[in-house]
Amino acid sequence: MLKLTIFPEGFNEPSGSPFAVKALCLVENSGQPYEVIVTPDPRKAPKQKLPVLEHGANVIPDSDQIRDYLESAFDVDYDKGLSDEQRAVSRSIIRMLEEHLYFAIYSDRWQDDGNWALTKSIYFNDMPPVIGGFITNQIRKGAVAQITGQGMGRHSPTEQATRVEKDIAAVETILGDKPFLFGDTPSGADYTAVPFLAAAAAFPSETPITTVVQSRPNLMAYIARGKDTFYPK
Ligand SMILES: N[C@@H](CCC(=O)N[C@@H](CS)C(=O)NCC(=O)O)C(=O)O
Repeated sequence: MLKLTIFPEGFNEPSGSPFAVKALCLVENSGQPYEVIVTPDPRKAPKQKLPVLEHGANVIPDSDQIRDYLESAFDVDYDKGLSDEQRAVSRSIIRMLEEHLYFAIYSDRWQDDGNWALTKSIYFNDMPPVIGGFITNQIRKGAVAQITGQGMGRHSPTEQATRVEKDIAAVETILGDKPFLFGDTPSGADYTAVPFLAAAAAFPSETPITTVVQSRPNLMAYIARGKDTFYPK
């Protein structure tokens, strides 16, 4: 039995982490039985990050490695039917959203002082007041260090939105009027694009990033279609 460890639900998604939602979609659509373990604490994970998949003695950290594992262990091909060129475009979309858009989402939730209060209430509302405040501030410090270290956090929220708007417009152009990025059925890139676009749109108050996604009805319909089609029910 596969065991997938993820962060708890949040921002109207089955996990507050879009990487975890991606992994959940990969596992759900692998055709294998699985169970989900939810934890708010990634410290015991091999790379101190979630998601992590376990299969017998195999422990697979990182959603990319989880995909590789599922594809080799169970003879799944999430890009079945795609040409070599489509597979290459798919890989580029995945990298762009996971390594660029992600940091703008991360910054929106964790770095902006105004947004932080809301994020804290979504992720940590069951912590005791005094000690909870200390722990959450430490976790936030680590998050902000990662976001500024990567570079996205050095841009203002408006500059960040201007950068990711071009990525999001590129995804919208590739989608065109198709139901999914490469045709009538979902493929690997959709398992990233839907959770990451949903995460970008989901912050409960309006931000420059939420506006970029929410102002595009075609993408909002795509997110809803993806959730209906390949999220666990
Ligand atoms: N490349 C990893 C990224 C996973 C990742 O960044 N997970 C974040 C949550 S979205 C995490 O576990 N953060 C915990 C931390 O940095 O302390 C993947 O694809 O799984």
